[in-house]
Amino acid sequence: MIMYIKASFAFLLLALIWECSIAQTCEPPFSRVGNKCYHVILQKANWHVADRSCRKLGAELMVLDNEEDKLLTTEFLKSMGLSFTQSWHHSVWAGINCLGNRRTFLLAKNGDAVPYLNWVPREPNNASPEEDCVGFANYNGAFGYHDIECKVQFPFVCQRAPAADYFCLKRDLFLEVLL
Ligand SMILES: [Ca+2]
Repeated sequence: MIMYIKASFAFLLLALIWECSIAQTCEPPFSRVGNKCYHVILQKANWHVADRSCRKLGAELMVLDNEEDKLLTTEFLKSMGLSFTQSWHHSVWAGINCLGNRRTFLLAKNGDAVPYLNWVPREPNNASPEEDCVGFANYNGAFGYHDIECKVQFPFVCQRAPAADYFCLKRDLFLEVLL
C-alpha cells in the first residue's frame, strides 16, 4: 500500500539541457588561416583598387601579426598557387602604407602603428619616387615587406576576423522525483 502511494506521486521531470559552444568560422570564399580568415584574389590590381576590393567584402588587406603568422600565411599563399620567387615582381599587397605620412608606415585600416613591421633586408628604400605602399614578397633573401609604388599591380589577400557562430546541442535529461 505504501509503495502504491509513493508510485502515484512519482513524477518524471523532463529537462531540456542546451549545451552551447562558440566556434570561430570563416565563411566562403574566406579560408581559415591561423586566427584569421583569408581570401586570395589572383587578379592583379594596384594598391588602391586592392584596398577598395577588400573593403567591399567587409575585410582589409592582409597584415601580418607576428613571425608565426608570417610562416602560416606564406605556406597558405604558396598552396594557393602564388609563386614567391626571389623577386619583388611576385608580391601580394599588404594593408600598410605611408601615404601622407612622410615615410612613416602605418596600418591602412585605421592609421595605427604596424604591430609587426617585418621588412626584407635593404627595405624600405624608397628606390623609386613615392614608394608609399607595401608589398609582401620573397625578396633580398627573405620573406617580408618592401616598399613600392602604389600604382604597381599585384595579386592581393583580404583578411578579416572569424565570425563567432554558436552551436547548441539539445540533451534530454529525465529526473525522477518521488514526493
Ligand atoms: Ca623598395
